[in-house]
Amino acid sequence: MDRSDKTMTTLGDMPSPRRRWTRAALVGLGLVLAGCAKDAPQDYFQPKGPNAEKIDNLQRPVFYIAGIVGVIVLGAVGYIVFKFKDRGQDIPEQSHGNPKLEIALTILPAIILAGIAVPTVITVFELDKKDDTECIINVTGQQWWWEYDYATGSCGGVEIAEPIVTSGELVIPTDTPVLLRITSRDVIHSYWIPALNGKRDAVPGRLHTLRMQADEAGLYTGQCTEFCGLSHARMRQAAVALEPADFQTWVDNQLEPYAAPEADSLAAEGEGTFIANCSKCHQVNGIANSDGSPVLSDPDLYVVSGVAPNLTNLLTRTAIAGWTFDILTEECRTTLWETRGAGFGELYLQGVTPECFDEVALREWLRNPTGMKPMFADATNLESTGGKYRGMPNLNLTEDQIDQLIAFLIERK
Ligand code: HEC
Ligand SMILES: [Cu+2]
Repeated sequence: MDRSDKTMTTLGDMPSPRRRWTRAALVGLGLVLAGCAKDAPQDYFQPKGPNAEKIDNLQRPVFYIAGIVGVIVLGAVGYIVFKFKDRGQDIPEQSHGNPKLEIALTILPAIILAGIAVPTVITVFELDKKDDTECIINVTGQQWWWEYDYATGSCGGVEIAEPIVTSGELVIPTDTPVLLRITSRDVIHSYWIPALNGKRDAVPGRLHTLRMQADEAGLYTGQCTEFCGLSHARMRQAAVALEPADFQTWVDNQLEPYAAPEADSLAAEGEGTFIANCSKCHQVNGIANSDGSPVLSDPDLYVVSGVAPNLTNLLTRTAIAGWTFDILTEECRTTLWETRGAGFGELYLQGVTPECFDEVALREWLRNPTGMKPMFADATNLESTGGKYRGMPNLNLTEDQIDQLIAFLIERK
């Protein structure tokens, strides 16, 4: 029996290799198609604004061309592997050099690459345009959340009279070219809302700009895409686009003066607990001591990167701590996700209503933040930061204090 016979018999005895291949191919195809699920919110094949569309117009043909080339190459390799498999045949005739083929294989890829390079460079310049900017928002990354700082002035025709500082949820007017000025307070992060534009790194000491524009009112999400420490996976972000009239209402709501909770209420106790335990890191605009003096936070003494989220109007946003933990019930979250265009503004501007408020994550956060978002791989590492924390430390609050704080935080609107 020669070698080729032996191979044939062995293959013939195996339990139908063809069926196994077919099965593997079907599973693979299933996985690929699962990636195309229609309601994948961070799918960059579904642009929802002009900047993301420009990227899509570029990456789609490139993806298809590369896909076709890839299939041809893989097919040819597969064909050759099986056709010329070692069956003990003689070594084929050896040759060297084939000028025609070599020239063709140099020119063809060069043409394809040039065809990709020209529109790529044009798109890069278009995405970098700034002269039509109608609104500027400062975005600062920090382990592990994003801060948004709205400068005073006009934003898409809406006048912002006093600075607004929020976290997690970027609120922008629809159909308005917004320019984000992105930086970081500690390590390198990267800002990405796939439906609205590509990524931009947030680098300490540098200011990078990124255009944002949404066609339709709605909620668009993303996440930090540069590894930034232990809780990188829990650093997410959302952009909320509101029609200009609704954006005006949002600005008005944010700038509404502070209203102290009713005396002797649970919320009033919460205000005291907040001043005693939280205000050294967190600002709530307008909050005052009993003698009327303003309570001002001093987070640079306690937090490595120097800032903690501004907690004014906490329940006008819908998720906390790097937009990772929901404070909306699942049902209300689904409704918010699924509403686009008309109707979204009204729904969003209600904030987290009592029916929609899910306190589980917030309560757990106050109970044990480091359990939800680890800060140090080695818990004794605090010495290396001069006693400062990277995120929010566990403050060992009692359940009573937590009840008071929640009553206080949800009353602020
Ligand atoms: C040592 C400083 C520090 C203290 C004290 C502190 N926090 Fe925090 N807190 C932080 C930091 C930093 C974050 C951001 C953490 C993150 O998202 O990774 C945070 C996040 C939060 C968030 C989420 C905010 C958002 O916009 O997502 C809430 C709510 C919160 N803290 C409430 C409190 C309350 C209530 C207290 C008082 C009991 C308190 N914190 C005390 C530093 C502090
Ligand atoms: Cu990050």
